[in-house]
Amino acid sequence: MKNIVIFGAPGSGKGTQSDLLVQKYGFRHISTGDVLRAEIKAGTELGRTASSYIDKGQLLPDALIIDILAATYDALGPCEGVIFDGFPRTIPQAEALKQMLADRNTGVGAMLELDVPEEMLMERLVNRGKTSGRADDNAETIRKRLDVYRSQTAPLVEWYESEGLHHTVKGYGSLEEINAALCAVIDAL
Ligand code: B4P
Repeated sequence: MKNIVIFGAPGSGKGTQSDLLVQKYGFRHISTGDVLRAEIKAGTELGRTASSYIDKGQLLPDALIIDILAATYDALGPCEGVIFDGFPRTIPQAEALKQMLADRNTGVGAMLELDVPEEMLMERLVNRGKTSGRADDNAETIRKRLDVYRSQTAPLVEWYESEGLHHTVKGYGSLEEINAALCAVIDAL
């Protein structure tokens, strides 16, 4: 079973590439962003809590998102592999994921970083905001999300480097090119 972390700044294409990897390998896909947006749509208590952070471009508290991740993972049942998209986003989340998988006799096989220049991220997200209806896809909140990424999430590159699991892939160009580069890493695992 392959557990893959797909990593990158907001708008780097994690969700887009995860969908392509699911089609190719039949992996299951856990997007913490999608899980939270479904809760918001359903009007649950968790959804109300989530939107109070997401709408400001902030991360949810680690303890809360770690519990959500574990429950989502355990609900998947047996499968070929899992893509973790948007999780972990902080070092405590990475440590929790390592422990959670070790408790289930497995581990992360690779962390794949999509590398995209910041001006492209802004352009992609502003464009997505024209159709997504997402409250966090506006210029002011995107700037905040990129600040949060730099301060809280980017340090994970070094963390995964020290675990010997980090791989960088160029995250711009055609979707097919990017996907082929990701698949080359996965096929070599
Ligand atoms: P996410 O849903 O994870 O959002 P994202 O980082 O914005 O998106 P992604 O990188 O998947 O981009 P996409 O493929 O859509 O998180 C949203 C919020 O939820 C967070 O800000 C946070 O508040 C909360 N949250 C989630 N997980 C959390 C956690 N673990 N801890 C705490 N809080 C958490 O691509 C973006 C756009 O680019 C699309 O329009 C796409 O079409 C386009 N695109 C993709 N690839 C392209 C390419 N090669 N060329 C041109 N355009 C491309």
